[in-house]
Amino acid sequence: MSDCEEDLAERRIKIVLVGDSGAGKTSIAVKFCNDEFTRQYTPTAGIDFFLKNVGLGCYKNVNLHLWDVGGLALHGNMLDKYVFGAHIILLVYDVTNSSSFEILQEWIAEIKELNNIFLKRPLMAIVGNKCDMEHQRTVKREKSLRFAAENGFPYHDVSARTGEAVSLCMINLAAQILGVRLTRMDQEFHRPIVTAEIGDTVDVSTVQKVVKRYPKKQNPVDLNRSPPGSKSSVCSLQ
Ligand SMILES: Nc1nc2c(ncn2[C@@H]2O[C@H](COP(=O)(O)OP(=O)(O)O)[C@@H](O)[C@H]2O)c(=O)[nH]1
Ligand SMILES: [Mg+2]
Repeated sequence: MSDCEEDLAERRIKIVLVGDSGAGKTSIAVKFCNDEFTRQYTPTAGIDFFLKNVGLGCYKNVNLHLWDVGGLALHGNMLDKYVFGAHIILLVYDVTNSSSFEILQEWIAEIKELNNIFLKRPLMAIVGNKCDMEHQRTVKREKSLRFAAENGFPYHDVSARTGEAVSLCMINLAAQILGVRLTRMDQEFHRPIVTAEIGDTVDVSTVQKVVKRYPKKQNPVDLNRSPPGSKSSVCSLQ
């Protein structure tokens, strides 16, 4: 039986988003799953879950499970539980915030330390978020591309605010995991119509204040429970 024939059954892909607080991990997940964006910043305590079903090539029912990890997990003791079984790990940084880029090095080092927990090495990708704020970019694109290439990771620039490349990034990486070659039509389907407002959406000083006030320790979560319905959303693109 070919891979595709057997695939009336569901496929499940675990995608973990990590990176600095304020980089836009939650916004990317919310944009991808709910097609929503808010300027308000609410730090993620521990972890949040999101779900989206998509059709990919001949696979008609692919469940993308997004694990949105709070930035403080870097120095916590739950990171191994969060990334366990991940197919894809997105290392998210904010293109207007250099320190969010520099800290990716630490995330990579922590995740590499956990290598023995992976049956199969996850696909890791660098994601430069907030590319709608090109005029405020502080991390040069060439620098991020070089960094990704040196680590052997794919690179994606996205904007959770406009939706630019958010779906394409997820879909391309998921397709790589499934060994599916996306057609031009698939690519077009996941390319959003980008509309931008005039003016900045985010008050950076608010983000910094919130990040500073955020408590040091986080509560562990019960990993045996399913992703909670209230926090997840299922959108079908078929
Ligand atoms: N302009 C712009 N702001 C964004 C974007 N993504 C997130 N933000 C803002 O950045 C702040 C932090 O986002 P959030 O998703 O909570 O970051 P997280 O801590 O990594 O989960 C929020 O105020 C968002 O509105 C983006 O693509 N463009
Ligand atoms: Mg968050």
